[in-house]
Amino acid sequence: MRRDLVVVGAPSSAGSYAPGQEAAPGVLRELGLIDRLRAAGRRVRDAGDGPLHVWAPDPQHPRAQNLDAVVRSVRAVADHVAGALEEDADVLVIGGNCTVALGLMSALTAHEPDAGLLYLDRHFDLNTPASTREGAFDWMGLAHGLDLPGAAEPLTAAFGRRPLLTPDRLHLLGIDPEAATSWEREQAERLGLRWGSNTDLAEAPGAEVTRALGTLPPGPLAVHLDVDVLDFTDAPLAESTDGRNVGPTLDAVSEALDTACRDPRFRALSIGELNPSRAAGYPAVLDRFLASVQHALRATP
Ligand SMILES: [Mn+2]
Repeated sequence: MRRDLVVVGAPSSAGSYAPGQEAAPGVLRELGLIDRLRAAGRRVRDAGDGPLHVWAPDPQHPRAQNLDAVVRSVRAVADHVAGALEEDADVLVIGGNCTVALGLMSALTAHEPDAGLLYLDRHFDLNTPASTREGAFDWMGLAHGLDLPGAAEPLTAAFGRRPLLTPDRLHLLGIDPEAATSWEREQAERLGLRWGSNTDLAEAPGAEVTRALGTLPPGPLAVHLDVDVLDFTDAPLAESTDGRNVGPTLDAVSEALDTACRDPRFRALSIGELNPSRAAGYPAVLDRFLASVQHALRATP
């Protein structure tokens, strides 16, 4: 039997390119997220949501859009997760943007400094307001966790520990090197970040996760999934529509999640960049996705 499970929503697209991801927690609940997790044998407490923020342009801060709202959302996640860990519960965080992983790791490392993070994403998320003109924090999260040069001080300083993350406690899977900026490739190289590609994740999801888990510390494990790692033509769920006919299918990601969440160190899963409107023409993919999460988080004998 597993621990109780606390579900936390982060209905914010403050760090996005456009609205959409703020709707994910509500839509997944409407589709039966909580009941499905209970049907999988878990005792579930729904901790509710952090602050709602629907993306709007921030003309005052063109390269660091909506920073204050991003920080508020991340801090709310951290507070909710800290409460769950005090109850000795596992946690499921539904974003929102990938910055939710920072809030999760802030609480988890306060609880246990030796926590590791397995990060499934098509992107390194190593950008800063200095490295990209686009101004969206959704692909800047790990840069702030690692306190890279050019990071935005209010976000880097929001976690209690600094840096929040270190390369030895982090492993990325599903990376598309062609989607990285030159800055990101340089930083990944300089830091010696451990990562695997989206094609490797597509071909051998279980083996990739097992290999990654072998590099992470013995402390508790957090798993983060950016749904943009998915092949969009198999599973149209992500804000980004760029990952087309490349990367893992939902079946492959399901195998990866299942392997990761059954690790004895597992404590928390966060999901980012799910834009429910992408599935408007194929709503069954949301059910398929929920089934994957339900299966990965099921109670085990
Ligand atoms: Mn991404």
